[in-house]
Amino acid sequence: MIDWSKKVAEKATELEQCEKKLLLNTVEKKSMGLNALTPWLAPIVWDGTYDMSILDKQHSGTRIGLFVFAVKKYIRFLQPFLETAERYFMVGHKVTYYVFTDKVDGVVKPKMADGRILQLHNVVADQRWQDVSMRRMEILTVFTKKHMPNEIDYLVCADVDMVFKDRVGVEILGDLVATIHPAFLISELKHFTYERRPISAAYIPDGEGDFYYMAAFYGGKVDEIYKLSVACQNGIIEDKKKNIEAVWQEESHLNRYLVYYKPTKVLSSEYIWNTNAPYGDLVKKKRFIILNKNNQEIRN
Ligand code: 48C
Repeated sequence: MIDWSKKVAEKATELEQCEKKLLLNTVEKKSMGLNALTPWLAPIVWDGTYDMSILDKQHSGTRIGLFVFAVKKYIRFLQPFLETAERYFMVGHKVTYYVFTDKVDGVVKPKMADGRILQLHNVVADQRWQDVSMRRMEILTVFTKKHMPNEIDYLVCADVDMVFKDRVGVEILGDLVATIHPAFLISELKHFTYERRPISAAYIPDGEGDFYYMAAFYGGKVDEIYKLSVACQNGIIEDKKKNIEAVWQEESHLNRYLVYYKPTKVLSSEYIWNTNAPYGDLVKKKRFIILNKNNQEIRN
């Protein structure tokens, strides 16, 4: 006696597996984000593509900065950001946190391991959240020129409404490093949300571009970040003079810069993960997570 319900169930599973394979094939073909190398032969960093012990040895003595803004209501994200950074960010290496806030006195300093320093800097709290976000580029042009070169070798710039959930180590270090936006990991070029108005300094013409990078996590040698921040800040000022603002603020200017000055290392979406992003099964390690927040509340 054939158990037909079992047979049907088996077929259904088989069909599902087949569809998944088909999906993966179609996805694989189109999207460069899943490769391990960019067309200009820069590494795309995925778990399992490097030997951590070799890299840690190469970087013994390297000094790393982590730059973050925590202004107005975003101050609430700073403690979990720092506490999880102490657990996962460059553990065993020399780290200096550059925290810019309008509430220096309100900062709760986490317990910090040896070789790790917390620098607190006061910063003006712009009225609009877009201006707060863009202000980061201006501050970077100042601090990467004078303050940081004597203190660190590499600088990593991050959003603060994030937490580290897995190792983020020296594998991310390089001359100029950017991270693929989780929502665009396998999107096609024509769907990237670049600035498309030729009048804007952040304009990227159709057909140009490689990945859509998110401004929540990028970095590089200090002088590379100096050059990047000057270019972005100039673009922001140029647009302001025309009374326009790029569609995704400094992220638009960052993407424009990186089309012409290509990153020497690209980080997969392991390094910026959004739990609502599709295809989570393709990203085995979610290392640095965007916190869900009520934008309406947090930005006003
Ligand atoms: O610190 C603030 N305060 C604000 O009122 C607005 C933005 N910011 C900083 O800019 C935070 O570091 C934010 O992470 C960053 C802008 N990024 C975001 O709001 C979402 N991660 C997109």
